[in-house]
Amino acid sequence: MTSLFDPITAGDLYLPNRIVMAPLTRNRSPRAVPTELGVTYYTQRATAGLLITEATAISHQGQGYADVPGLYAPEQLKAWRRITDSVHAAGGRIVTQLWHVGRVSHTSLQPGGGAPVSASAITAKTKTVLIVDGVPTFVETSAPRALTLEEIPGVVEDYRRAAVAAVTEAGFDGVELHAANGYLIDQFLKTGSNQRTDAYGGSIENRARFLLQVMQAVTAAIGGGRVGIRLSPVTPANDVVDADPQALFEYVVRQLAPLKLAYLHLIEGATGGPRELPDRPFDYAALKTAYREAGGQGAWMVNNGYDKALAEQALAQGADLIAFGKPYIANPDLVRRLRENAPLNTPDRATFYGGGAQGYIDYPTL
Ligand code: 8OZ
Repeated sequence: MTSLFDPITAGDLYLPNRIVMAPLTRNRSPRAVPTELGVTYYTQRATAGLLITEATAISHQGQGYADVPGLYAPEQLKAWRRITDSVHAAGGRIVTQLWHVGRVSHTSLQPGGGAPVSASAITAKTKTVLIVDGVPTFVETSAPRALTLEEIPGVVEDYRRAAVAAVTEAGFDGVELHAANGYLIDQFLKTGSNQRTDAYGGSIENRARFLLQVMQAVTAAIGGGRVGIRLSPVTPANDVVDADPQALFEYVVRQLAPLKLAYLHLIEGATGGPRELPDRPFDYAALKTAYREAGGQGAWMVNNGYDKALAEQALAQGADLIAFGKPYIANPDLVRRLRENAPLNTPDRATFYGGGAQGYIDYPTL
């Protein structure tokens, strides 16, 4: 039987165990540049089979929160290089999560104070975080405008450029496309946020077009074996909903199969919340079958509320990798603790978002 501590090859990535650090937004990168605290934070966690960075903006337009990092300015890439060099020196592997928030933003974070962009001009009933007079403050997201047909290739190019910069200048082992949690790609995918009447709206094929164009551009540029993708078929995060998620996501994964990806990363249920949603049922086993039947060989990574017992159960049922979020905030040596069945530190919610070293790099190891 496969154990959490068995190695696996995911595309071009050789991973010494099945334990992945999930992407975790921590809002500790002033002016979108990671700091030396970030070097310590990621290096402390380098025994993970794979580290996935916090969501990282591919462009200024892709920014939606205070103090989240970017991948589009030279000083950002240099700062990430410090982190990847240090993680590699500690024996780890690290990919970055490519992020465009779409409508989950605020005019004050956008180039020229403009409206955020989305598939359609539909405001998300959700909040973002700004720093107001030095204090992190929740505010309503701003009304977005729909991207024009002419603009879409430029956004695809932003993803491609960020992916190339990530693996060249910033030294990452690969990238994960953030196609989950109600951000730009998810806004295109789902009926609740996409009312377009052009080639990017209406049918499943049309709503998936933007995601697939981005994935084609990124995999053509850096090779599919260094690329993963994160999907959240039924999460209510950031006010997204789809009329028929099972059909939509089975189509998406069948189309992803030929790209020879490193992995598919599935958030099961509500992000950071319940794994089962009575009003949003979803069959993840059928999704995996659809991917495998289409020839997809990427590793199958699952996420949301896993502990050791549930992770072992998932491996027994055919998952390849388990992404741990909150446990990784509080347990830099999570691999060792799981191996030794040691108690886990409890994460402190008050220091999840924003702040400094406290609650970031000061959780004790065994
Ligand atoms: C928490 C706070 C802000 C952003 C996501 C990138 O949900 C996020 C995020 C999470 O994917």
